[in-house]
Amino acid sequence: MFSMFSSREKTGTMTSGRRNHLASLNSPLLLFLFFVFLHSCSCSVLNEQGVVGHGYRIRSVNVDPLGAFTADLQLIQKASVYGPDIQNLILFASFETKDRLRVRITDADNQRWEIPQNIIPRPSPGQHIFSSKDSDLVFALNETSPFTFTITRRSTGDVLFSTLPIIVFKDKYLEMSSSLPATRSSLYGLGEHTKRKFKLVPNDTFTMWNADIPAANLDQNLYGSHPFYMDVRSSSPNETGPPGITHGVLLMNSNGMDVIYGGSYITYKVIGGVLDFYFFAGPSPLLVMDQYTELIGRPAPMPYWSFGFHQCRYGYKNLSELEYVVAQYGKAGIPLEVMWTDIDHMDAYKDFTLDPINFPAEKMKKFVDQLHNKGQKYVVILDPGISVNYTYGTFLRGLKQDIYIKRGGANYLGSVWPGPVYFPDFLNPAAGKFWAQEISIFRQMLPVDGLWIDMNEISNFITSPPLNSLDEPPYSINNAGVRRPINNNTVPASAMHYGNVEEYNVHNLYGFLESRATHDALIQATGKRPFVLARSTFVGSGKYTAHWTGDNAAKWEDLQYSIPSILNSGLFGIPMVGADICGFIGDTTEELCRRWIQLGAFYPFARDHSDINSIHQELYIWNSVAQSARKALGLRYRLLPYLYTLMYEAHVKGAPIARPLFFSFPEDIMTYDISTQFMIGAGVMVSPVLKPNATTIDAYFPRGKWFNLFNYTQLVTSKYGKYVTLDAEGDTINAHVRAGNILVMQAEELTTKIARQNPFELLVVLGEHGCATGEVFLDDGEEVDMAGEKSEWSLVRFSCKMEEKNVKLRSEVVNGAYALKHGLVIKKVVILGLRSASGISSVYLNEKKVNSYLDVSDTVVEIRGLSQLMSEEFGLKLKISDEMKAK
Ligand code: MIG
Repeated sequence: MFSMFSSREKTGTMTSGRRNHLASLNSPLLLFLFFVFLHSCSCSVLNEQGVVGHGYRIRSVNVDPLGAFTADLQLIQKASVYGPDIQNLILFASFETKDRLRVRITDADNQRWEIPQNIIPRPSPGQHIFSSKDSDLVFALNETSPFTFTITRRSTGDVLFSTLPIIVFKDKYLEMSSSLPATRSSLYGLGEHTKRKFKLVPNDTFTMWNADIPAANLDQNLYGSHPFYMDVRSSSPNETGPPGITHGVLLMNSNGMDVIYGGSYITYKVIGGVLDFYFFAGPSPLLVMDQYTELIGRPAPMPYWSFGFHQCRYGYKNLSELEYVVAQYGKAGIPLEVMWTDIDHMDAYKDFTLDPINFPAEKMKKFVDQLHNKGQKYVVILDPGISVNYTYGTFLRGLKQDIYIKRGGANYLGSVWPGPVYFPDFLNPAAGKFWAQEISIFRQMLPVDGLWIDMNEISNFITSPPLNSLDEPPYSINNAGVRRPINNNTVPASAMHYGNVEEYNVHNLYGFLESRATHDALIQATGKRPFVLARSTFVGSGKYTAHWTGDNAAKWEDLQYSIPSILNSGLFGIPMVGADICGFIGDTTEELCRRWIQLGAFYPFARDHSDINSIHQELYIWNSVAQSARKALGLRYRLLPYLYTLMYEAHVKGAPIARPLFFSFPEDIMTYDISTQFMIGAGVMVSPVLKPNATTIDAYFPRGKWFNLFNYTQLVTSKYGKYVTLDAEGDTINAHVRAGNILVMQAEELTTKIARQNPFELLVVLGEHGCATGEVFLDDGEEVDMAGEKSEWSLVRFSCKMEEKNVKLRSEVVNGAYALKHGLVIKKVVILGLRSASGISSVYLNEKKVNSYLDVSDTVVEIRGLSQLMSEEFGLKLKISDEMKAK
């Protein structure tokens, strides 16, 4: 088959020039690493039998003119556990874009399970081939025995991924490892898990098998699966290059797996599918996100209102209680954008129904209409299990349309809240139609604004006995941290989906598919941008849904864990994420709830949610919590234009909204370890209190000048990066803006609808040499597309610089359509970072003198009373008198 094989091509890299060099370099290097590895780890890469050298040899290689490799591989040494080995493999390696290398290894003779194109659309192998010469990544196939491959960064010579000479490929067990430079690699990702730290700690196993395991459990597989990691190198191999060069690695595989991170190596142990790796060149964390989401799907735009504050609880008893909660928020002057109900509103826990006694339809409709009249929204929960009940319309329609998951030829019977249930099979296009129809019927009764889809791992209250080998694969992944059977409390692996697809292979995709169906159904029903909140996710879920981190506990530890958890979601391409504010399981306390809203106000998705067995924790209950809520949410609402612009950046470039510090400061290795602070975009840093009885916090400030966002005057100047002890008494919230940024803001209100009608204000924070930049994205906040071809939107960029003795701010209107139509104006410009403001001699807007400016303090100038159209480019000039200039 591969007759083009020639000795010249036997071993090679994707660039001819370095081929021999690398080939000769790689084998000894690898062997060396392998021995280091043998001596330095507990060797979980070796199976229990300790097979060394297990793997395949290269039978033939073909390298096409663009540098794509096809290699025939043949088994050379068997592994005695986990079933028979596959004899012949085929490896295909090619650049799909300049920055994306794919290496796929599968059975040469038989088709195996792979995530279908209609689930995650992507080029099929060989479809898009980009010339290897133009990439910073270099692929080398090493004709060692067994064969290995290596991925190197051309510009630094750094080895990014280098497989160990052990590859196992069986029907239900695949194993592959790469060495890692333990002292230079910082890894992030491999979720979904609750971890103390965002940076992965060596000697840990990351199991991926979607399960209804509360997020309060550390180090266990949780609701979602994302076999993706980001690797930040603290230096290049010879210590010459700058720190922070980053790449990403995805294993595109939906099967259950354990990923073992050992510091000096990473090992994948997968129970099905194929080895299909994608390498993203970066070289910055943000570029990795851009490249990753280009492949898996860009994050869905979220409606503007979803950036408001949400109140939820499991256990709201009746409509009057909902009305009471809404009224109390109003009374307390705390913004409430969205009221939610959990399964309580349902009639006997049946989806798409209302309890006729406690939540009667007619009154509920009035309630929702009233919310809408006040610019508020309403969201309800849906569970996938459809009650088996022959008087229940939804159930009967599903039965008729034959859309339920099957097992042994019959509909599979599970048990959830309503008792016996069938689960819609979202692999079946008819199930999507069914779901859309049910949502549409329900919305005619109750016009909900968004949907919350829970229990979609799938969570099942029962465990069905095994039927066949799928239910009990030979290798037990570390499910629930105790290698519990994969079938426990879910739909059994031998259940069948549309198209004869086994649950075994698509288990991890259920939440993804339900998210997609719900997203599409809401667009159909409303014609507006959908809001879906899903618990279970997979690679690419961000294209359809927001995410919350699940059942945390109302404990101080969980407050801290929420930071790594939300940062992870951003890394997985799901930027709209939050943890249950004030904690879900157990009783919160006044102090914890106060600190939690101080932090939670800065989650991209901010929702207070509690369990039925916990005390109430609405933000108005305690005065101190209410006060902090007004303060923290007040800032959030002032920052709404900024947050929404970050949503736009997420949608077009995959940039997370909440980001680790190293995204902005990859060159500062001190940031790699931080799990107690985070950034919102590139401009704002949040340094929350995470411990009881705190009156101060120690916060890290990367290089720069940082201004307190609550008073503009307190500032931290950090020359090289340093820890600073900050006051954190009572309702003190430490949020800082970094010099060099321009934030677009609006005055706060109790709803986003009113807030977005206020005139705009620019907060210009002069950076080095007086430079600063920022941008704002504007649209109506609910058009299905964000910045789509037919949508109406605006993008305006701002930049500021010092010129001689003047500060000059100008705008560049990339698209003015939306701003023009709505006559949006900038009313105020606040400038921070002048050494002394009192020396401003005059202010000009488009060469016309402005008289209403004010030196608020030594370093703050406020220019008021402007009515500058956002849609028109402008220049604002501050003339500074002689004795002062910007720092
Ligand atoms: O079996 O619907 O994570 O947010 O309140 C528990 C009740 C089901 C789990 C969700 C939680 C929700 C709860 N649900």
